[in-house]
Amino acid sequence: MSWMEAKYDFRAIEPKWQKRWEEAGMYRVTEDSDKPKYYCLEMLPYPSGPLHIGHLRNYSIGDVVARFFTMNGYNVLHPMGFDAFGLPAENAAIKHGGVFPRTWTLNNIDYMRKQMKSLGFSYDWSREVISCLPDYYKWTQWLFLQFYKAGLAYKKKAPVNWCPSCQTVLANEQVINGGHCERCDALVIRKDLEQWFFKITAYADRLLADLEKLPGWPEKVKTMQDNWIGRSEGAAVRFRLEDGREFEVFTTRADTIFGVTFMVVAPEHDIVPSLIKAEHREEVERFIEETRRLTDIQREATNLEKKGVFTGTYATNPLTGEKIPVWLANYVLLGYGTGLVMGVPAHDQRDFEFARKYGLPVRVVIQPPDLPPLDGETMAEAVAAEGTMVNSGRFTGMPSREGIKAVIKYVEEQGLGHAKINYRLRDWLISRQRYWGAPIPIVYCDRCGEVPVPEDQLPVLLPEDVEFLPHGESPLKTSSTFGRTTCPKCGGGATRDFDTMDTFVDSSWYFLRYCDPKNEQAPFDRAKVDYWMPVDQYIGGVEHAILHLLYARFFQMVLSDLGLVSASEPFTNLLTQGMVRLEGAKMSKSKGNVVDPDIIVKKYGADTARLFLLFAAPPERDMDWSDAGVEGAFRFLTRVWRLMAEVQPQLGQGPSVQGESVEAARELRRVLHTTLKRVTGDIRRFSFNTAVAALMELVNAAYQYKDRVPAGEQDGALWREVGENLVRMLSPFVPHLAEELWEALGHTTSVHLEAWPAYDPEALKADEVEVVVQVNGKVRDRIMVPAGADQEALRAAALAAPRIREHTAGRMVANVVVVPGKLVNVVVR
Ligand code: ANZ
Ligand code: ZN
Repeated sequence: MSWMEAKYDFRAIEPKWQKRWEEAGMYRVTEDSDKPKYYCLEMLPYPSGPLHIGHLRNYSIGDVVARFFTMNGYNVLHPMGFDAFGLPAENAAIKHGGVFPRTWTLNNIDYMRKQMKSLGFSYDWSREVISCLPDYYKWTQWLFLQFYKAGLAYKKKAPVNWCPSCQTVLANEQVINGGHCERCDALVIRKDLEQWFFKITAYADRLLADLEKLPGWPEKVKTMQDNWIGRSEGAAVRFRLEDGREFEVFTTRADTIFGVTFMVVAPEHDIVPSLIKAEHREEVERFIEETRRLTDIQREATNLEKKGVFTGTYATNPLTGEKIPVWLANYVLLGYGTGLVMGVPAHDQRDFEFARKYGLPVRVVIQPPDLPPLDGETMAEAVAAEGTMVNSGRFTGMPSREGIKAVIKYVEEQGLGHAKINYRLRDWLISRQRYWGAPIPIVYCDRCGEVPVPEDQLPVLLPEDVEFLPHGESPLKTSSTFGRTTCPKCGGGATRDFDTMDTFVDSSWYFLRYCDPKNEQAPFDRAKVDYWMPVDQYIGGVEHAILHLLYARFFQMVLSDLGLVSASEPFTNLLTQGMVRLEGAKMSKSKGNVVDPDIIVKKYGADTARLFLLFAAPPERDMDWSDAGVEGAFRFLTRVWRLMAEVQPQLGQGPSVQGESVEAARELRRVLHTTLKRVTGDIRRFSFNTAVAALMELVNAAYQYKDRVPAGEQDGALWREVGENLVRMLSPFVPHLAEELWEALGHTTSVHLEAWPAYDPEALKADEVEVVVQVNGKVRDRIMVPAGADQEALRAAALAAPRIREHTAGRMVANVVVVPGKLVNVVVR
């Protein structure tokens, strides 16, 4: 075999195997009821350009998992695709006039796919999904229609976060750094627009409760979802206005109703116009104008300067009967609770700041036991703590925690309100005023109004006769063919909805399409989805902890309620991988500190790049890119190569016969089986770095054996056992090198189709020898020590033996003489 002389030539090995795997369709899978299934999924990338190192890390982790489970007898689905709609493609079109978003995107996809193939990932490429192609977005639109029919997609006028520079609506979570656009950093403003929403709030309670069914998710991710859903228990309490109308407020502190001294309303609230008294009109309108620009995030900021204006209207405190003024305030959110708040300045810090600013009374109704008596006139901040109810009529003297329940009960009895659970979660705004997304399949007819596009007319295709202008309206509006259509109901003229869907819609069901990617009759076949779903292991960045993962869960629940799938949760286990940094800093194009995967692959090969990424840190932790680390990974693979080459001639040899060689062989075999045990356990726990470390130790032990035992006395059967198992264990990490070595070992089938090796428990036992221990020349004990234990180890073991300690107690050890493998003599005085 010529490979023995050759050096580790990854440049020849890697393309060779990639080609063979592809030709053999190695990673194609279909449903197979004879095997347990395993669905291994990495988050699909947005094709914005070439892969970055973070992608590589994500996919290297996924590939180890997929290959490992395959070797353990599972039928593994391991697909890849592209989240291909989105703003960057459109921005590129605007910037380089003439480049079409589709062309730009598909070019990027071609490049990325080529890169992924050069890395040897075990994807079933026949299942590739590209969300911007009509065969996919047709079904995104179809799903929209199912939501629509189920009453889960609706349109309403809503104040939205508007980026004046991107000319689009942003979701709350796309507004960052206190009110800036996530993409372009421009200051976000509020604007009223007709928007499409998915009614995710209808699932708030289940999305929260079912987190408990996900023991395989990181706690921190579940906590983030929990906070995002934001369940609050409280009460809706009715306040009556002078004119007799009644309005509910939402409060979590019914125990403080006796301390309500004013009411505050969100400036955009529908009831506001009817509240304004003529003499206040001008001032109020000025305030509304000034406040409406604030986003929810700004309104919620604790450091927001509280501002407001009196409407001229009064309401009545339902428990005290007192007349209280109704104000508008900048810290009241329209979309939370009822958009109306009862002001309790003594016990709510926002209300306190507001009351102090406008000279409104502060009335203490809760006295915490550990504080001196509170005084509304002099207190410097609100006291939110629990305590005893005071100044609270019949409830005075009651602990506030009980008070909450008692007041709610009383309020219910009096017909003044009721217990209520409120969620922070808002409905999911899916409208985008952009081109590069799935068009919303709705038309508007003068006669019939809002009409859904019939399913057999899907997809509503994106037109190509559009212009991409820097700061204009949606390019869809520039098309001469898109907007005008006929009404599916009456056949008259109609116009299309010009909005496209948020790309999070596309990525909320792609994992279902992988199960049946070519289906032309339906988004997927239920039996296929039910075979593969749920995803057994999902792997991706923690930046998707909230939105993508929450939306995907929501979709799965809805689809299971609609009878389209069985599983109600999409992802059984979740791994959120850490970041790859360079010198402690996050890699980013703008900082110019990115490592280009192509260069690494060219210089060291895909296997080295993969091994380094898996070895440098546990997967969920951040890791630093290090050139020395990459070099180290490469050296290790070269060492493996050389070992296997040098050992080749010994493979045919019989077992060792002589004493010391037999012992050395037994020791190497012990290390091999210890390694098998460790690596198996480590991969199961996703502790890939320690698995690689164990493999390195095994290679060291093999070299030691090779150096210690003369070539003619080496055990050929052992070499085969070590070689084959080493290659099997390496195969999920470095699939090309492993495959090449497997072939060199004389195999004609792929190592990736091998069963994962089991360890031999017998082999784990270290060989022990009996050693005599003397004290001052008299035999006092016999101890068992590992064969080959060195002087220091023998000395320590002898001194620690209980019977020797008896004989040395209270005396001074003057000397310890060690004859390795035989005897220890302790000299005491
Ligand atoms: C009176 C009160 C007294 C309140 C007190 C709190 C403390 P969470 O826990 O987040 O659900 N609130 C209700 N609707 C609001 C809105 N649209 N904009 C701003 N604030 C609103 O918060 C519930 C509390 O937030 C409610 O309980 C209400 O203030 C306020 F010592 O009512 B509370
Ligand atoms: Zn019509």
